[in-house]
Amino acid sequence: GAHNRPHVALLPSAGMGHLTPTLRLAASLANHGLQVTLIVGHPIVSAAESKLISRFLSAFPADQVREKQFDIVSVDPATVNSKDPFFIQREATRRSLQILPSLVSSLSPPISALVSDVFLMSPVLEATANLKDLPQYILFTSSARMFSLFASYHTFFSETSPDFSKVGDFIETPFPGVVPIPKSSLPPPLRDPKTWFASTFMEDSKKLSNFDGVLINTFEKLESDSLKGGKLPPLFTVGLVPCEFEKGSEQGGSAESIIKWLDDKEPGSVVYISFGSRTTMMKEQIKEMGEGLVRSGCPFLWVVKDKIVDKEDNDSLEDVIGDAELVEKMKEKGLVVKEWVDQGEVLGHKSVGGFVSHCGWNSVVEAAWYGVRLLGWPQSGDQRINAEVVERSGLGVWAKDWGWMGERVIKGQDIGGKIGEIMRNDLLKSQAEQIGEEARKAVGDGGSCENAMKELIGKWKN
Ligand code: BUP
Repeated sequence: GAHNRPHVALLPSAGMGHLTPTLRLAASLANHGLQVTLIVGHPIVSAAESKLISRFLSAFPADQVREKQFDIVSVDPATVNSKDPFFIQREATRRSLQILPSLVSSLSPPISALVSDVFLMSPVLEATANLKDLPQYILFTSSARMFSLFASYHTFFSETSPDFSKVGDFIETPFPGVVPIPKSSLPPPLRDPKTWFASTFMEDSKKLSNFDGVLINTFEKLESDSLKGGKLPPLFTVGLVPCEFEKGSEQGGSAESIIKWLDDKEPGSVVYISFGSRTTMMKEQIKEMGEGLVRSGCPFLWVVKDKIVDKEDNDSLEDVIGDAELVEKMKEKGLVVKEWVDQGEVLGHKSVGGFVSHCGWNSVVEAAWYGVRLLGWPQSGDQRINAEVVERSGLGVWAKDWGWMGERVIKGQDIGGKIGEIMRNDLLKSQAEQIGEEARKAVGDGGSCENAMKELIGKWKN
């Protein structure tokens, strides 16, 4: 019957950091023989997201993968408590999801499960309240360590006294194995229960039990302590690896020239620098970063960003760096680009040996997957908590005294020094390589991620 080939619907949230893991999950499910429908709200915020969705859709035949579109109502940004376009999109999506029940019922064959991005969990629950029989899952797009904080967040406050000062310097989650979380690593908005972010966290974490399971992109060797069990709903550690469809190497395109540039470098010699799809740096910090890269003495590939949304970005590289002399100096050893690069392809390139990262979770797992050691420079949100995972696992180290984004300007000398340290550190190199091997085992036949995926699929067959 139809249920021997389950049909699953996936609902991503806005931003590449959310879309990418959803599409990797979709690809993995399709490759395991399932039929997948991707539910996409239009209009889409960034060009990078639109391109990735089309590449994904054209990589699979329509009997494996389909897109189902819905309209996102436009909201008055003044009614949203943020200026971040991705956040505004999330809010607009929330206000547009009443369509979900009819959309879901229109899918044929009927779906065995709906997997939604954690950022949409409350609106999805509300909208689907009458679809009682629909198995529902969450894709948690950060670390299991961050999940432990999320799942227990509501227990740290009493309803009558939402006072975080009563919480000690370290936060103990109720879950076995999870190393206490330093209060200083908490995303700043989560330290004040009165913020929008904190109250959403509090409400959402109480509702987790309404779901049948949570999918997390992680694996045993990376987060053994946070995966000791005891969590409800059950966690499924699905390994979401970079896919072929993400490659955008059009003939003669910039992607191709980046790879050519890398091809000429010594194995393991290049340091790659990227702070993800939505972190922008202050002008002054961009300059110091450039100076630091020159001082490090290593060949470097730097993806520089000063606008949140790519469509709004028309500045030249010289404008962004703001120092023609520095641009010239950097050309000797480095390649600086402003456009989207296929990070999976870069990290997988034999010349790349180190990664300076903001520790967005996707970037961390990609570094782990390719066994590239990492210097973490967390900027906001969950990134310090992820950086702690990096250090505990042995994948890398992180700059603990560089502050949160924009707090102060870190000097080129300090940046160059730290980069030199990780690039010369052979112990770190071999630890990272070992994690890469473990990652491959985890997604291979009989590995823990592959087993988790099979267990999920097994449930969806019944
Ligand atoms: Br920039 C950039 N190429 O040029 P994170 C990013 N990426 O492939 P974020 C590229 O975007 P959140 C580029 O490989 C990763 O899969 C990168 O996700 C890819 O950070 C993704 O690392 C970025 O989780 O998202 O963008 O800050 O805010 O959700 O953490």
